[in-house]
Amino acid sequence: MKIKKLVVNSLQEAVEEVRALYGSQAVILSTRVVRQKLLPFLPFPSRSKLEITVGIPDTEDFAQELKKEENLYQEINRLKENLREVMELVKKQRIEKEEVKKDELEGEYSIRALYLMNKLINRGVSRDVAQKIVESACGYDFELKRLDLKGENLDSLVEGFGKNIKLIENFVEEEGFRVITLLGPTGVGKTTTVAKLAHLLKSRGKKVGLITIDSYRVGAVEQLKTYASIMELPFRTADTPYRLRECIGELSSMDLVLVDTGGRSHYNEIKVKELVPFFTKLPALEAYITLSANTEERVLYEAIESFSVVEPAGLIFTKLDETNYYGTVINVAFRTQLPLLCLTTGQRVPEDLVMASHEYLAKIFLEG
Ligand SMILES: Nc1nc2c(ncn2[C@@H]2O[C@H](COP(=O)(O)OP(=O)(O)OP(=O)(O)O)[C@@H](O)[C@H]2O)c(=O)[nH]1
Ligand SMILES: [Mg+2]
Repeated sequence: MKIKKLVVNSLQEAVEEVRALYGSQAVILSTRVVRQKLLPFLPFPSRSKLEITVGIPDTEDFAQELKKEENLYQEINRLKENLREVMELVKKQRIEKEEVKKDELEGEYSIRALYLMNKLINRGVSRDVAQKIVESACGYDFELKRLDLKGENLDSLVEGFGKNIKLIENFVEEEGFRVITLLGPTGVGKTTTVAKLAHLLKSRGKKVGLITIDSYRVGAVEQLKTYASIMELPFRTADTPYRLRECIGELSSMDLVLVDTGGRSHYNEIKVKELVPFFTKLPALEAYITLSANTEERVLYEAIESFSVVEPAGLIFTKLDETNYYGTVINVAFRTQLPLLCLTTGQRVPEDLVMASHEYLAKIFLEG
């Protein structure tokens, strides 16, 4: 880089001059105020000027910089490519491990039944669970001498799920005063789902009240309060079990009250147990453990175990839009036999909410 000095009247002039003389790649490295006499032989008067130091990059420097940048991009692309290959490999190995090989069960199941099993396995349903679900939709075909689906793929899957996956039915229609709460790990989408459910219930003619017991996290109260004011719903904050009972009493003219809780790590036993006094002996309570579908399955079981300090009425799965392996939802619902209430598929309130149904589940496995 070459260094030049210029004396100018102002910074504005400096910028213009540097650009005109040395092009847009030149940079002003420093500036300094200097006094300059009007006529050199007079002792005064003098005026202030600006002396600037300009750095002018050599063209080779540029070429080198460009080369470096280009190499960096190439390296990043190479890493991306490697990562993609590794991901493909992991995916392939995982599926190969689980996938039903035709010859393994060929003697027992028809090709159609095996196809359906693999559809489930490819989306993360465990092999034993997939086999159980598909088998429930099969009958013995004497001609084939094998178990075969009784209907088309979609109907069969609906039937298989129907016999193995429990659902909360008539959630909206249920009569009588109810207190509904969502418990679960941090950030899974409890508050957002409370708002979505509140909107759904209100749109079906229910009088809904909202309460939050999450006064711990900064902004948590405001988050639900904002939804409450948009939907014109009564809203309360309760920071003690006693106050929660009072708030529920104040909202007893409603059809139901939705209680939002603060997320807590399921590994923090003390924090999870703090929930117990809020919800014990609360009449007409329905507590739903809320889990993110993109969480590793064994972590989900740990969370369910931990949050079951309050007896769960069922499960909610959020963020189905963030995974392709929603088979975990089926595995967990099958193995725990806890009924599913609803699934959420995005951040939009109230749109991204689906009440769980066997048809919806079957469709996401067959149609994505
Ligand atoms: N992609 C996606 N994002 C979601 C979904 N549901 C909620 N979110 C986002 O997840 C983030 C956390 O949502 P919250 O509703 O605040 O989660 P929370 O469980 O109440 O969080 P805490 O109260 O801090 O434990 C927000 O950015 C939501 O927009 C969903 O179904 N899909
Ligand atoms: Mg929240």
